[in-house]
Amino acid sequence: AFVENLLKHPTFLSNEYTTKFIDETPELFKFTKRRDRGTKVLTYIADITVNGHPETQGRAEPSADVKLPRPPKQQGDVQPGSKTLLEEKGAKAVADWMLAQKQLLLTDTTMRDGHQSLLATRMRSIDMVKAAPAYAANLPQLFSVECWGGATFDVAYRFLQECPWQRLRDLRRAMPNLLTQMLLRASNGVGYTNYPDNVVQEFVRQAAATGVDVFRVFDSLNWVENMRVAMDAVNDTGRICEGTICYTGDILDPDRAKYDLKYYVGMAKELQAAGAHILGLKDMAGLLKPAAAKVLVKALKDELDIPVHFHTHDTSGIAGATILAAADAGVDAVDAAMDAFSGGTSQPCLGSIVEALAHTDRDTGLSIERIREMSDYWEQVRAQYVAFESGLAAPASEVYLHEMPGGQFTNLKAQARSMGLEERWPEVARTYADVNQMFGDIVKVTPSSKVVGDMALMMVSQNLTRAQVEDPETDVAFPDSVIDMMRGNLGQPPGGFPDTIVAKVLKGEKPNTERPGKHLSAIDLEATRAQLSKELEGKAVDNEDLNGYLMYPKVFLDYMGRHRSYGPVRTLPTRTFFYGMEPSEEISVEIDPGKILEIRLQAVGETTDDGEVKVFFELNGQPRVIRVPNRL
Ligand code: BTN
Ligand code: 3PY
Ligand code: ZN
Repeated sequence: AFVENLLKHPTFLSNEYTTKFIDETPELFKFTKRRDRGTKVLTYIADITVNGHPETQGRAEPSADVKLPRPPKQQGDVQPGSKTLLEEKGAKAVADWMLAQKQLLLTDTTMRDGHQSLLATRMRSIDMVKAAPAYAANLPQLFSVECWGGATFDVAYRFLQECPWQRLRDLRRAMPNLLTQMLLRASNGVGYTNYPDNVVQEFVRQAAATGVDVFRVFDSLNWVENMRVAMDAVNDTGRICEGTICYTGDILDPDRAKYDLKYYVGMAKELQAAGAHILGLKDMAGLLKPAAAKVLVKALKDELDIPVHFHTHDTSGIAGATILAAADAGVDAVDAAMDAFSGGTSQPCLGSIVEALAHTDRDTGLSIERIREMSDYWEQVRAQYVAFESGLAAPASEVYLHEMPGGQFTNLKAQARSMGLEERWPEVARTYADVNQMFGDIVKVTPSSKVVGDMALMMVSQNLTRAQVEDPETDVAFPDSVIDMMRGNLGQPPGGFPDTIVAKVLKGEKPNTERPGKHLSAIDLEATRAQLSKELEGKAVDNEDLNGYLMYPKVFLDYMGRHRSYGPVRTLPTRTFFYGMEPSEEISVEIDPGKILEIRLQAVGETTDDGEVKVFFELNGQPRVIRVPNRL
């Protein structure tokens, strides 16, 4: 590109060319975009090769023989699937079809909850997008593929240096016959705080436009009042609204009467009346036991006109039995993860559910062979992420004590470890349960679960008991998240928060018990777009970027800043992204559709006196030298 620019330049053409001309004519260095992006990606590889990736330092490393994962072959043409029905007949027709047919329908959660629960949400888009064509061709009987929302949105920007919208767009394109599904925290969007109504509405509109078909909408305190804005917004898009109950407690335990059968059936009816096409039953901690599932699913099926979709976690090791009990009781659809991403704090094993129901009247119709091939691929993928494994080696019946959601359990354990509380984990678990009771026995799921976790860690690290915290005579410095929740900023749990704890936390300040969104003024979207464009030095801001910024202003801006230096690093193989390259290693990187960079690392030089390292590459056969600082 440099030579091309040079040859076309009028000064050069007029024969007045000197070296000084090159030095004084910076526009020659405005290379074409593509070349520029190649250099950026090489800069990233060089930096990681020299300095390592901050996220994997000190963690287990993939063994040397871990290969580039190869997705299964596509078997035959892409057959019509659930998405085809949505496109042809609409959301209500999908719900009616779910009710009318006998098979147990399955959602594959590998690309969202599976890795969120097992690998700290660190799976990169490239590993998902490579699998997607095989999903479309080989597994058209799936009800949906959960692949977006929850924690994946901010982790993509924050830790994986990639755009979550691009992931969604790429998956959507590669699976045209399958419904994509996301997890939406109602007014909390895909964040940890209540957003203004128009931000939630705009986010839903964009998610549908970029490619979400099924929106599982839940509220972290089970407050239907606080779900309506999001549910209405979903219904306005014509996509499928899965209004969702979060399950906590134990409907068969008389000591947990607050969340009994009547409570859940009542909430389910409210959600049906609020416009849900499907009722989601979200057991985020895996607390629903087989016998209780039989009772609850039967009651929901008897009382509702819409299908029921059950989600659970296998933390206790018994979730497979719960799924089978729910199937027996007539549940329409369930969530499971591909074998290699199942079990433990993730969903139960998809292949085993398919096998267990084969030759019964709930036969899923999925090919076990195709599932095995897919799971073989996911096993190779998982091997690349050993740095993010939690090490939870066995089922944990302890979950019935603390009721931590699958995604939080291992996370909080790691947090406790980093605070030097590893030995005191049983105390953290016990305290988490105490905090729940102190807060009035609430649903614990993002973001309310984070508040309970913050409080529990604070109490254990400061050796505070529940009695001390509640004692008006003892001074307690509450975490900000606790103060925020008691102010009513996440909404209200059934029956409200207990007066005693509210008074203690707020020191007499009056909480807001109305819907938080009612008191938040609308954001001026166009003014925000203009301001963001200014922050990005005039770059045009599209709706996806605007929505990323509205959810996470700082996280988004940091991502954009790094993107300017490193370019489209989402196209790198996962091993390269986290560990850089070895001398004489070669990789292929598809930087744009059909545009492949062949990258070979030749050598890494010594660190010079100015603290820089020269890294020698071949890029498509041409030598390239990149200098990066040695930060070690
Ligand atoms: C983050 O955790 O901040 C995102 C990961 C990318 C950070 C880049 S990787 C290359 C360079 N080296 C660092 O230590 N930070 C940046
Ligand atoms: C999330 O909100 O990310 C969850 O997975 C809740 O279970
Ligand atoms: Zn879950």
